[in-house]
Amino acid sequence: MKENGSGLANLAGSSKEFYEEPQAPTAWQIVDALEQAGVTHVVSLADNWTVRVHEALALGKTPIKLVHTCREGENIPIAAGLMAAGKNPVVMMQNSGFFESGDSTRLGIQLCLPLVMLIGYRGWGGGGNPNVRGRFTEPVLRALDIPYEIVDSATSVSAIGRAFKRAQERRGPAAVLLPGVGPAGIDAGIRLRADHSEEVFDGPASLSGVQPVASRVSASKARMDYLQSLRCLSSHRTDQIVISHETADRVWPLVSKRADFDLVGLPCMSKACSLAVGVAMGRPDRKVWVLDGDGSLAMNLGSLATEADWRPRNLVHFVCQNFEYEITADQPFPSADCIDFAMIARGCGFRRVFTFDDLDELERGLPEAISGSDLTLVVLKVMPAGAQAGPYRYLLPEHVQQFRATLAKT
Ligand SMILES: Cc1ncc(C[n+]2csc(CCOP(=O)(O)OP(=O)(O)O)c2C)c(N)n1
Repeated sequence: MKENGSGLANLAGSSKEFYEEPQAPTAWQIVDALEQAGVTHVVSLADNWTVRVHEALALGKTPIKLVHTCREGENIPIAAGLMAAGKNPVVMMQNSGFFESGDSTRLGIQLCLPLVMLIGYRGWGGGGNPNVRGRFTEPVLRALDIPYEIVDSATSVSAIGRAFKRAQERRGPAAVLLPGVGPAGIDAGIRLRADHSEEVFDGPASLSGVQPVASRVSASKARMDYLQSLRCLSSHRTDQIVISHETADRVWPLVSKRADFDLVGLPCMSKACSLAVGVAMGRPDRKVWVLDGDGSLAMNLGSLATEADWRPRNLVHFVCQNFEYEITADQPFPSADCIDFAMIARGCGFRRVFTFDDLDELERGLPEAISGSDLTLVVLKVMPAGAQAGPYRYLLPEHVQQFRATLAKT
């Protein structure tokens, strides 16, 4: 275990991210440490760094309850409420989520919450990874005066117990950085279910095996083939600017015929639609499509209110609703099975809203959906792309410069 970053030198120049390395602590070792500390709830947003802890908690073999959220900014306030109610929660999130929840962290500090934060340390060691989240994780913790330890092996899991002691002593947050969580002998097929409508507070800790409540599930469970749906969009595209996100970043480039007007691979979950609003406002003469993820839109639901208020008439907001976080490891997110983006958009003031769950209907209906001259939401109910997905490419500064130059000429 390395304290306060002293171990980073070991990995200088390495792009190794330590996920599933044999020496990484297992999810059960982490859960055991949480049980020993008397933890009652883990308030968390799932991602591929901490997914195994999610899975372990979802098995119901621990009294600890998993409270999963749509946006990390929710985690600390929920934990603060649980603490006020006499419980003993921890929060868990990836380092991107730690950045996302900056003001909530400030709240934790200001309220002197003795809160342990488990933070997935994506990008640990830096190396060739163009994503800067690893580089800034420890400096940000230091700037916030939050003590931390890095748990990089089974033997260093004891840092979790120390974090509780430290949080109590200092009357403020203490962090545990997790560069990776190793296999836990968990059946890979087990995932927590999205439905927990009647059980957030009193139900069993396990969310797995809970069948979706019929009334909460969208009436239509029909889905389209992911690749075919985007192929259909591509065949109807003329000169629209296309901004893709998450799994669409891995599928759209396979079918796009105008890569010069594509912005692919924004490395900031849930913000592609906001980027699209900016592009649409900046170039009202050009049509802009954003191919959003459903988990991303659930995280940035307020963007629909912003879009409806500013109403960029040249923006078509597609949501590729595959009912999960596919790009990170197929985790469900809260209400993933039933969230009705069309209804939410209408409630925000969108006047043009379309939903497609059948390829023939998409082929027939898309021309109308994309030809209006008003802000439009198009929900595409799709199967996960799975093996159809191509490689992921990060959006780099040079891609943005290239796009800007190309756009300026038109
Ligand atoms: C603030 C933040 N929280 C969590 C993550 C980890 N993460 C990256 S993509 C993703 C899921 C994206 O799901 P969705 O938008 O539904 O896209 P899909 O891959 O299913 O198309 C998660 C949880 C992150 N990068 N940033």
